[in-house]
Order: sequence, then C-alpha cells, then structure tokens
Amino acid sequence: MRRRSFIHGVGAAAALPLLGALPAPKTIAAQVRDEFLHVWNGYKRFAWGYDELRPLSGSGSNFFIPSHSFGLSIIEALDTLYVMELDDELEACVTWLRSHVDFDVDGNVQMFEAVIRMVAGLLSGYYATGERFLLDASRDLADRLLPCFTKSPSGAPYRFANLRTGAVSDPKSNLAEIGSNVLEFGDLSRLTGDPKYLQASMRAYEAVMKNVSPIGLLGTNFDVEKGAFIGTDDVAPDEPADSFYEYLWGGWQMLELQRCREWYRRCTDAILKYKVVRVDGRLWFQTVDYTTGAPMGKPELTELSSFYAELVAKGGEPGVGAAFFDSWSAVLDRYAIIPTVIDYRNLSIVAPSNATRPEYANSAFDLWFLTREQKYRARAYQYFGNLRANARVPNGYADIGDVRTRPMTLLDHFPAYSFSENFKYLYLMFADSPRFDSSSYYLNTEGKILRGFKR
Ligand code: DMJ
Repeated sequence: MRRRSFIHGVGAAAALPLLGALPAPKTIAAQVRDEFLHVWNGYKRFAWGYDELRPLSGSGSNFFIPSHSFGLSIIEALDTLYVMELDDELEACVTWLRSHVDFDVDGNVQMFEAVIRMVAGLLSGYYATGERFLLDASRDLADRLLPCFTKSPSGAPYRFANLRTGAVSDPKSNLAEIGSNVLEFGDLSRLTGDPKYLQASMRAYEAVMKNVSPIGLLGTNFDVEKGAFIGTDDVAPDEPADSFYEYLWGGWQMLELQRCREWYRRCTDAILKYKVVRVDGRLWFQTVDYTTGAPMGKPELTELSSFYAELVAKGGEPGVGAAFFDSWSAVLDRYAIIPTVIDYRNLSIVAPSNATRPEYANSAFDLWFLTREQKYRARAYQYFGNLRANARVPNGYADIGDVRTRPMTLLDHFPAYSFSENFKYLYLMFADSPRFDSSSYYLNTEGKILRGFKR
C-alpha cells in the first residue's frame, strides 16, 4: 500500500453541462495536451526518475519496490509523448532510459503490473521510436518474469517474481493477473521469433479455462498451485477479473488467435445470460455463483468495470456497451468524479475515492471510434472538465480521496498509468493526430499503443 497524505482541493465540483456546443475538436485537443504538460512538468520538476509524482508534497515515490525506481512514469508516457508530438520530451525520456533501464534488481515485482505497464510500455516505446534497446529491455524484463509461469504446476502464473533470482511467490491469484499478458507476450514472440512467451500465456489461459463451469462462467480468484478457483464468486466484468476478458478479445483481434475468440465468445455469452441486471432502466452486472449462475454478494460495482462498455461493444454487443456506458454516465452526472465503488441499486457511494481512474474515458474513446456518435465526445469532454476542475493542483493533478467534500479531498499521489491512459484517450478523440491510425489500432489494458502508430 502506498502512503498518501490528505489535503483539500481547490476546484469546483459542478458537472459541466453535457449538451450544448463543444469547443472545436482541435481546441479541446490543445486543452488536453496543455493539461498533460502541466502534470508532466510537475513530474519532471519534482519526481523525475522516480516511478510516480507526489503532487501535493512536490516529491516522488516508487511503485513496485519502495527503495528502487524503474522510472515507471517515463516508461508509461513514451507513446503518449509520441502521439502528442512532444518530441523533445520523448527524446529526454529515451536518453534517460538508455542509461538507467536495468531490471537486474534483487526485489519482488508484481508480474501483472510489470507486464501491462513496463513490458508493454517499452514495446510501445520501441514501436514509437524504433529504438532497439527498448525492445531488448522489454524482452529482458519478460524473461525475468517468465518464472512466474514456468515454475507454476498449473501454468497459471504466480503473482510475484524476484527479478534477479527468479524466485516466485504468492500462488493465490485472480483472473486479471493470470490472463492479461497475451498481447505483450504474443507480440514479443512475433518480434523475437521465440515462441516461449506466447506459449506461457496460452498455458495460463488453458489452466483457467479447464475450470470453466458447464454454464460457461468463471470464478474470480485462482490458486495457481492447485489449478482451481478459490471460492465461487464471479465478479466479471469487475476487477480483479476485468482484463482477463479484455485480453481474450485482444488475443483474437490483435493476434488472430482462434482459441481466444472461442473462449471470449463462450464466457461473454454466459456473462450476458446470467449477469446482466437492470435497475431503473440502467444496465449493470451482478456478482453470481459461477457454478450455478445464482446471484450472490453485494449489489456493488467499481469504477474499473466501466471499461467493459467498450469491450462488450467491440466484441459484438453494441447495445449492451452503450447501455452500460450510459449507466456510468449517470454516476458521472451525479458526482462529477466517479467514485471507486457504488451501490448500483441507487447509485449511492460505497467508496468515495478516485485514483485518477481512466476506465470511463477508455470506454468513451473506443466507443467514439467504433460509432462516431457525438455523445461520446461530449461525455469525454465532461469527464475532462470535471477532472480539471477538481483534481488540478499547482504541481500537476492529484488523486481524489473523497468526491463528496467541497472542495474534493485530494491525495498526494498521481498514478503513472494516467500518463498512458486518461490524457491519451482524451487527446486522440479530438486531435485527429497524424501519428495515430484511428481506423486500425490496438491498445493494451494500460493504454499502450501496440497497433496504430503512423509515422
Ligand atoms: C490500469 O492499470 C489498467 O487499466 C488495469 O487493467 C486496471 N486499471 C488500471 C487503472 O485504473
């Protein structure tokens, strides 16, 4: 757990009106780029070389190992800097990484986070710049994480690896941590000609899919030594199951892996059959027992599940995607910033924080390019305006500890993923970037562009 200090923010809490004329797309893109630069400059001034910015105290902190920095924010920002045409900044990042990137570290690193953030960030940086050492670093890190897979009796990966010794730890995992690597590992196998990365991902999927229930549902938590689910709750599409399904679709869409398509379809059909609930006309997903489909647990969802609006739409159910997006838009309207956990029966708050979460913007981004419906741009602009009004501080942006207070309570933390996600999604929706192919792209769960660069 990262330690955070509290302060009250200075911004207003009112939601922007959704309807009415938006500024011109180029104007909004410029605003988003300015705000990205505001927080990027805060990171450069107070935390350069650290993993993350602490914007209230004007300092830095580390994400994976308290005493060691990987320069995570630098890795996470590479492709965003490229599409925003911030070439001097990108060059400074490449120069820093050239002399600092080193994964020979005697420390335990969470495999899932390391893959989606750093293996992918370095890969994406390689695509953006053509710098071969970024690909080599991505591969080196993947090699150091592979023992999580190869030392597991089931093939589903342990959660942690020591990057120097290869010792693995924590067999009690979950779907997202087990199944969010096929995009990165599949691409590494393609780029290096070594099949071991893709094979590790597919073996992990197989370990889970062996346990699919007769009705097509999966549990959530998984013991990788026993090769079996822990408990029977299925929280999909919420965390910590979320990106398991995202990567099944990606395995098909980006890598054309037929088995991923079949698994995605089987699981999604079951999710839509057993998990959809409607309350006051809004569509949500309930937790069920994966063996029977019977409802269980609390009527709660986290903000992270809002990504599923884009996934289910891309996967062939645009109506469900639009309805789920609308459900979360109602939460945005009510609170200006979406709280981390809500009770979906009445939209009341269960957990009032928001760690600069990108999932709603992620859905707006993909749904915009999928449908070209103006409402997604309007909602994205509303999200952006509310973030700027409530989370902006002199040294950057800050996570929100409580969306109910006026002004909102802020935390001394800005997550590295926001350099990769929120601002990139918002910018690309409005910028018509000459460096991004909006007709043919694929981003990983952390917003890393793996397909769709234009030179
Ligand atoms: C990101 O690290 C990724 O999007 C992940 O899949 C879950 N969500 C966080 C940011 O909220």
